Amino acid sequence: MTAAPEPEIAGELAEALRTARRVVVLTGAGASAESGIPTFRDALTGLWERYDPAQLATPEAFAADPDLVWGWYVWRRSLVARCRPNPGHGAIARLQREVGERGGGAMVVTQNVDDLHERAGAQDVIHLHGAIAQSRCADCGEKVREDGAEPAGGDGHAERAQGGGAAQGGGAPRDGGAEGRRIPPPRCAGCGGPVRPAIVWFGEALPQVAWRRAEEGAANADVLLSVGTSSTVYPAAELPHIARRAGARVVQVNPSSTGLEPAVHDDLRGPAGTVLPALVAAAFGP
Ligand code: BJW
Ligand code: ZN
Repeated sequence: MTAAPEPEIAGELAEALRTARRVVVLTGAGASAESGIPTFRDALTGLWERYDPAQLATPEAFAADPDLVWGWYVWRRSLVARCRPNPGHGAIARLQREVGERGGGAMVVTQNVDDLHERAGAQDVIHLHGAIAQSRCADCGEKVREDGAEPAGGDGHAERAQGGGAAQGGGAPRDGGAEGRRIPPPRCAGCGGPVRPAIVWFGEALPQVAWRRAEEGAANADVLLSVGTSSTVYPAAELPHIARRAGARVVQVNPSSTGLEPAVHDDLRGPAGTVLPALVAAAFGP
């Protein structure tokens, strides 16, 4: 078997990245694909083959069939817990460090609900669509901590969540995975409402502070990297355009074509786990 060819990075792009003061890295599901987390458009296994993931990520789907949606998230949580950051995550963390050491700043903005950027060493990651490891009551909003214990400053009623068990309200489920299973969500002991993942579904507002910071970062960026996203979900998909209008160089890293191309200066076709380490090495050395 021959090794994959090294992606070619233009010297002039490497120079632009090396001298950039403000960098924004916007990531999507493709950034975690090589870690084993399926993207939203990939075919899923088991029960989920019959469902469009985007159709499960809505408040309407949860209201209509909470057991189906909760089961999907329990499965995804256990999958995320078992996955490890890939070289693309590592390169982003290194990029952030290198830009910081030169007196600038690199902001990592992700649409992903996993924590692989953090586990690779990235700092202050902005999660536009929430975090899969966290849960809250769908009715009263009470946070449920990962271990099901009382949330800091809360009155603790979610701690006594019933049904699927508060322990399933957070991290990896007790059974280590629930592929293809319907699971009733735990109930909030305070109000009896169903517990849901603390993530942003279609039609729901993004966390305000996170969105404002991302928007401001894009508007002030010298370089914006759009990594592993189909650029179809708004308002996140607006960020590269905000950056471009403000004069930033926009770089896309993706093995496939996306609708973002007209706004892109550098279209680096390939998987993030190969292209990003090459790009960061070209800019800052091996
Ligand atoms: C690789 C790779 C490798 C593969 N390396 N790459 C304007 C116009 C039209 C509609 C709207 C609009 N503004 C808002 C809307 C509505 C809606 C929307 O955008 N709809 C569109 C589908 C048209 N947006 C919303 O509803 C948002 N909320 C909102 O706007 O609120 C307004 C409001 C204000 C005030 C009060 C109330 C409301 C919320 C959007 C939330 C999205 N949520 C999800 C689920 C998160 C939880 C979970 O994970 O379960 O977020 S949906 C899903 O899509 C998920 C993702 O983060 C998001 C983006 O997907 P992503 O990351 O791009 O993944 P894919 O699968 O699409 O693409 C993967 C890419 O990777 C591909 O390109 C591959 O080629 C590539 N790839 N391997 C690099 N190795
Ligand atoms: Zn409640």
